[in-house]
Amino acid sequence: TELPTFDRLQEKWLGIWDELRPFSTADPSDNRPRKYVLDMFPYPSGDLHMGHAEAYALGDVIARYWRQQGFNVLHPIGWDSFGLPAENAAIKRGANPVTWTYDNIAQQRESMRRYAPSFDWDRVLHTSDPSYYKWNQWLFLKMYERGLAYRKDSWVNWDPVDQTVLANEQVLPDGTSERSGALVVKKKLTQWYFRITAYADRLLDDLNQLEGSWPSKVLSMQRNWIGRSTGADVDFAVEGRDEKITVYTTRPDTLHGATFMVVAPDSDLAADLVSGAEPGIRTAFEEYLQRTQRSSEIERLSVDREKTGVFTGRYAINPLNGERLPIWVADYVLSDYGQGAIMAVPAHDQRDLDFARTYDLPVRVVVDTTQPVTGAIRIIPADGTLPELDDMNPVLTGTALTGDGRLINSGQFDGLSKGTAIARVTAYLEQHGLGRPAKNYRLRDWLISRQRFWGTPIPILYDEDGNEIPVPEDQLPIALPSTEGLDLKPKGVSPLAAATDWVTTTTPDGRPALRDSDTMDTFVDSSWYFLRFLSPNDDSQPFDRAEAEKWAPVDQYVGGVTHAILHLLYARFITKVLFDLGYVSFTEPFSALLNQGMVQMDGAAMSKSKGNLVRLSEQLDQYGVDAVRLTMAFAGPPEDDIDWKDVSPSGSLKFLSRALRLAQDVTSTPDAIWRKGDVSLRRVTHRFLADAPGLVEAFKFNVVVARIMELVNAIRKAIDSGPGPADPAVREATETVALALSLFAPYTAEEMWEMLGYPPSVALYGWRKADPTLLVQESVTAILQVDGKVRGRIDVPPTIGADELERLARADAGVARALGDREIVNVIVRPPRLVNIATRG
Ligand code: ANZ
Repeated sequence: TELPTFDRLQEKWLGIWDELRPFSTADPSDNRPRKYVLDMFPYPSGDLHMGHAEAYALGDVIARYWRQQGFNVLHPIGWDSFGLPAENAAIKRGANPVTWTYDNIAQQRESMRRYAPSFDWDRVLHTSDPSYYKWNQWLFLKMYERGLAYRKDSWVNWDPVDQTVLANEQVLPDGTSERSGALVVKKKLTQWYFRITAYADRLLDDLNQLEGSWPSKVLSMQRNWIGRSTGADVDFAVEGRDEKITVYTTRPDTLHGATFMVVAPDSDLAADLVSGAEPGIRTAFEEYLQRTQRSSEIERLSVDREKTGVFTGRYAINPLNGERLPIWVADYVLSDYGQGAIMAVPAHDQRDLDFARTYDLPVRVVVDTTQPVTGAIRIIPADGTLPELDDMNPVLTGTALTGDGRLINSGQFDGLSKGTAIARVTAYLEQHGLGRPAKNYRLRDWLISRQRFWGTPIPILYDEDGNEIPVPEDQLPIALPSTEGLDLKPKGVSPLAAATDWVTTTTPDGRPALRDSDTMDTFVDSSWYFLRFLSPNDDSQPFDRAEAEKWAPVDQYVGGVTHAILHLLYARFITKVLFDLGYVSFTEPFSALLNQGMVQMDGAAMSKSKGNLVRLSEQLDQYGVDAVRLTMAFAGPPEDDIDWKDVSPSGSLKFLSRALRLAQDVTSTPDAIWRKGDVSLRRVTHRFLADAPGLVEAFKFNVVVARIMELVNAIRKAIDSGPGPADPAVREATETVALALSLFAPYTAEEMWEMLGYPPSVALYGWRKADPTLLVQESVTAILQVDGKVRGRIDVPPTIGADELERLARADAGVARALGDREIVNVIVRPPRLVNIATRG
């Protein structure tokens, strides 16, 4: 008989699944152990694409696998539906962002349903629903109460095209906006921040818990992003100024080598230092400041960049040796890192050296990097000259000496190694009230205000005096107004500011007030969504704590490496905040993480402009859902990129037909007694049953698929030229194929299962245990010798150990006879094949 087409299968099974709801997790009395498997939720910018197809295929293998292993698996889906692209697209088409977003969601949802990941469709959420973002506002208020949400005035990244601020992370290394491509400029604005820096140590230290269950690449990206450094704050007196200047340094050991000081041009300190200076200096400074504000942070920190700066006319005093150090401003020092000021040690810091060489400032070597740090200290000549250092002289070579060595030119610290000196100088400074140990982080506070419409309104009011007044919790949500009559085009202030009726309100005690018209960064939405899935319809709280105890944290998170830093860092941060607030009992949201690679074409990322775009919908029309899903799993290790040119969905489709054909050919009934079936086919089946779980857990999905293919070939042989279609072993093997395929190709597996005589859904049947007696390999024959002569042969397992083999050899009757009461001088054991016993006499 003819096999059903994939179109027919899809139509048939979608209907059945809709009724059956096999992946519902609604039953509160379900006592099976639980697993929470989560795919990063999609952004509704058009229909699903190949990247989605890969991610959801792979995540679903894991979800379906755990279900098969007897777990109650929560595998939810929702939409990350706020954000700029929706708004920009809406502006471009003159459409309404609401309609645009929800139309796209409807389309994606229908495609997703057909793609058939094992989602619990009763838990769908959209972050742009007021019932969701109400809880973003709640979270904001909780953080505000704790001092974790605050407003400050600062220089922010401004995208002149999108007319909104950007997070540092959204500015590309070339200084352009990740979103619009425009050159990002600096603008001073009052904005809302989340105090993520208060959690820097925990965010860093807790990464150790994730070692081994998160990709090591992601762990190191997180570590670098947080960027903890340790060193000392050192206070310098300034001539003609009461207040000291504090600098942060990771190299207090080089304090004697400081020859000038540099202050960030855009710091308050710089403005203060030049305020009384002569007009020439002030003008030069003003010009330089303006120039600085046009450059990006990445440019400013670049080692390759030509060094520029302006002398302030003032001097600081080195606290160790009393030397006068000229104070400069230069853009390579950032105002918001450390103290915004540095002691410059040109001999040992490359950027300081470049600067010193440009402006002809002195360079003094204080760490002799030619001296070994272990062993005896070499005597330093009284005149301080070190001939060996000449060819390393930084002024001549242009290369700073950054390595380890022994201190010189440093008074009482001479002879110490770098590490010891760092500790000793820091202790000395502390004792004398000149400094103290300090830590710094690359991580900055999280700027969450956005001057755009399509996001969560910030739940803060301002009274007539400009005081911040949090919106009372019982007034949430502050819903977005209708877009009717609103101009959404970017213009530097949030479009919400023009919604007069919406913005004008009253304080809880009845005084006139204005609403904050900014919306939140959409990373706030995705920082806790995994908790909302646990009680998505609860109107009284963000999530049900009892449900969170049951399900969370997420056991397996699956998504793209593009989210290796921000999303994961923010979700980790908010989880720790919720822990501190007593809402959850765990401190890390995602116990394990799998990053899938990208789907490419011809070795390059797919894009419309390159003309190498593969449309998912076309692939699905041509090969069907199962073949595309199977291809994704078979392409290689999940973390590797897939080149669509190199894979064969048509091959997958053919293979699936072969599998389906097997189910059609089986003639025995489900009550067949397997024990009686063909043993060699049974061995293949049971070896597979034993190996597959470990392979899935190690994410070796491609190997599992290859093994299914082997099994299918073995069955085909058994049917055509072996024991035939009625043999119970053929049924057993074919059922195993259906169970295994249900992880990768749900429609085909379901149809096979039905052909084999079972009611749906195959996804809810358990994996079968391998029979250990079918796993032992045939034995091998071991030769037993005494003094080189064969005295016996025994059959042993190929895996036998030396001790066991020797014991069996000595117990052998022939060997025992040959040995008699001779003295044994040597025993050679070569498992599994040989034992030779040498005797004396
Ligand atoms: C003196 C010194 C001597 C330094 C030396 C380094 C080497 P990390 O590891 O990134 O924390 N620094 C401090 N504040 C800065 C700022 N606001 N902008 C630019 N640079 C700044 O590096 C800390 C080091 O970077 C500090 O240690 C300081 O230079 C510089 F042989 O102080 B160091």
